[in-house]
Amino acid sequence: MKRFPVLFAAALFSTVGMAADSVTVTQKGLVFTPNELSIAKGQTVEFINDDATAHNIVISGDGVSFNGGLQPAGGKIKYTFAKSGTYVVGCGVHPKMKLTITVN
Ligand SMILES: [Cu+2]
Repeated sequence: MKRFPVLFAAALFSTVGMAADSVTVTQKGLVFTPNELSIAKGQTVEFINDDATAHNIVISGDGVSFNGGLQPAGGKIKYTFAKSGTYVVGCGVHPKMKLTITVN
């Protein structure tokens, strides 16, 4: 009988943990991987530069205009998507790099 409240608390905790998890996107070979992403409102995306060259994260869409500045090789940039919508992530250095993020 004592096990039930413990299980309930564990389930609640893991749900909260999942929502707070950050999602990782890599930049390697001048490509975002994945190049399409669906996340929950309030989630954070971490962009990791796995190339030997610098990148520049630029995010636009639904009132957002973010420029992460020059991101050196190995650099990591985090961005939290606070509002639902569709966002395009590009690279200021390499115009061909594109990633679409849908925030639900
Ligand atoms: Cu780039």
